[in-house]
Amino acid sequence: MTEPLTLIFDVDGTLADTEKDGHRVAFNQAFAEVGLDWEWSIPLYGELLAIAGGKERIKFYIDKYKPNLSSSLPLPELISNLHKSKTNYYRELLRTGAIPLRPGVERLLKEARGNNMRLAIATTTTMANVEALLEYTLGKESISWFEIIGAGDIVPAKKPAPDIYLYVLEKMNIQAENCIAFEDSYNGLQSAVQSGLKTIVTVTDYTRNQDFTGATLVLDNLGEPEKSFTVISGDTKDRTYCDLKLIEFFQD
Ligand code: XBP
Ligand code: MG
Repeated sequence: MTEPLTLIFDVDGTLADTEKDGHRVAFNQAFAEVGLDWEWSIPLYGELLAIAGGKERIKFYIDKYKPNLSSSLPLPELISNLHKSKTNYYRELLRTGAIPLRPGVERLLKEARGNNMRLAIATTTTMANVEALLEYTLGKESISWFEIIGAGDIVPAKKPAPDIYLYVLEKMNIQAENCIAFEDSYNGLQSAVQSGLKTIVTVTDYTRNQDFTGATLVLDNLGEPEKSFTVISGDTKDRTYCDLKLIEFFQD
């Protein structure tokens, strides 16, 4: 008998569309708080998203756009302080309920739980952000729905490196062929595919023009019974939303 599938979810862009109205806004709040006149506009943030991880993103921005920055603090300390402040602003924003889950996410998670499937998270974002998103969308108890939450700096190399998925697979003692990953971006897809995972991509406004070669399916979102997804590529076997019946078609 084949093993039941394990579902591994990315967070930012996949569980919720967090970047434009969440992380971006929080970065700008953190910059303003210390008197920096840096403003990450929607298009600029699209460029910066090529760099995974908030601290890494700030470092890239300084190197490219503020190379002559003079700071009383050493650069690593400045970045670390800005990032801590950004995390606080981001969590506060989530607490207001400003960022909902994407279509189909709650339905699929609940269906998987109802079928005793194993669930996990593999993300580059900070653990505190994952916990806040889950708490303020599905309730605090939902954090325990995920057997492993691989997040942030727990591995040395962030996506597109495969490290975070390999970490989750090892911790759960499962083979990649018994899992499906859910991602929204090129970097995330690279990370999952390099780990040997079949991957369903749900695009966002920031990622829809990226290269998703290697994805099992590319959709606009997971869809709902009453509002079907749009298929960008792949064979959805005449299904109109992503449920376990569709996912099981991709089981070896
Ligand atoms: C998302 C990211 C994250 C967030 C910021 O990637 O790149 O860096 O933008 O989070 P993924 P932190 O969707 O692959 O998780 O500031 O906590 O790093
Ligand atoms: Mg993502």
